[in-house]
Amino acid sequence: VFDCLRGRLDAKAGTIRMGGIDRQLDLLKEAKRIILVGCGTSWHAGLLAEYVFEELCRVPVEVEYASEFRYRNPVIHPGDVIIAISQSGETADTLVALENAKNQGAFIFGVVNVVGSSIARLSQAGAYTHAGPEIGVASTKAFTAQLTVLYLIAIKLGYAKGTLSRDRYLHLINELALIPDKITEVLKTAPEVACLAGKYKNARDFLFLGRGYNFPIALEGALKLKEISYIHAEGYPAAEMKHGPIALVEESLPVVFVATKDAYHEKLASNAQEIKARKGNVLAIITERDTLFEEIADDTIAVPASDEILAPLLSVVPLQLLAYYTGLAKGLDVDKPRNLAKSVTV
Ligand code: F1P
Repeated sequence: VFDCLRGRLDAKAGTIRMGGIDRQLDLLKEAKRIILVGCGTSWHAGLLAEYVFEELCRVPVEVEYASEFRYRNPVIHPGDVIIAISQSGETADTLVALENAKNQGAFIFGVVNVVGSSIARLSQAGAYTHAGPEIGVASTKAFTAQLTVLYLIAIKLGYAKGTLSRDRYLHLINELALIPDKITEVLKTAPEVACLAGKYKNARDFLFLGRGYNFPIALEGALKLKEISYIHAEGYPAAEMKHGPIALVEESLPVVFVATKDAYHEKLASNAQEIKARKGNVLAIITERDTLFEEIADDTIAVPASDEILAPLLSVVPLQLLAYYTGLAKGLDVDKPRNLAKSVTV
């Protein structure tokens, strides 16, 4: 995130410099549809980008698991822009899905970490995330960098299309410029998160809930915990609880709410009350000084306030830390989780 923002974004001048997107801005403006394609964590980045592109750019957006998209017979039109998201740039499912779509006339825009990788080479344009090599197998900083690049594209495109006012554009780039310092603050919660990992490390199951921009983050929190600590975890939109998953709630089930302040805050608080009424344990990632959730939750981790659309860049970090410390507390090798490969090339 730091490297991504440094050098690209001048908050004072109100400019974002991104060669990869600047050169394709006209094409992106004309896109009839944007289709975001990826696997695993990269798919979660795509899901959040769907919300962000719809909000800021008012363009039809779809998000697809490459591992399904490649085997379907999707309707692709020239004028469709596929944003391919991949840390390694070598994921076979993503590569094949892109080849199929490109053959049908879609334009491929890559958001890839590894320079010169297969997906980067297949892309007709793109913006590298430049997150540096991931030390472990599970994607963490690559996710935050993917989100940052996707936000930068959406903000630039929305402004160019006129769907984002100049005031809102300036506000968002100012807020983005503050994110690196806020992430530094969030990282200071590591000792608190480590304590919670110790408290919950023997749980058999976890639920992760969020709404709106924090729904993809709930999914990512659950995936990270599964990958690194081998605890069964499910992520759901909080409003889906009543449609089935609430049957899972029993005494002491840890339920993580991604609850930074946004338009849905009070609804999310009532979802948390429903968990408490069934004797589940509520662990909430909140915006600092959120007395509503502080009263309801058993445990809270606070992150600094920010514009609600950018809050996922902050709310995901405690969840990555939770997975990391839970894995450590269980004596696992967090860098090399069993059965996982850094790039899935088959
Ligand atoms: C996709 C992915 C990662 C996950 C694991 C397996 O990889 O699902 O998100 O952490 O490494 O592969 P990529 O296409 O983003 O490299």
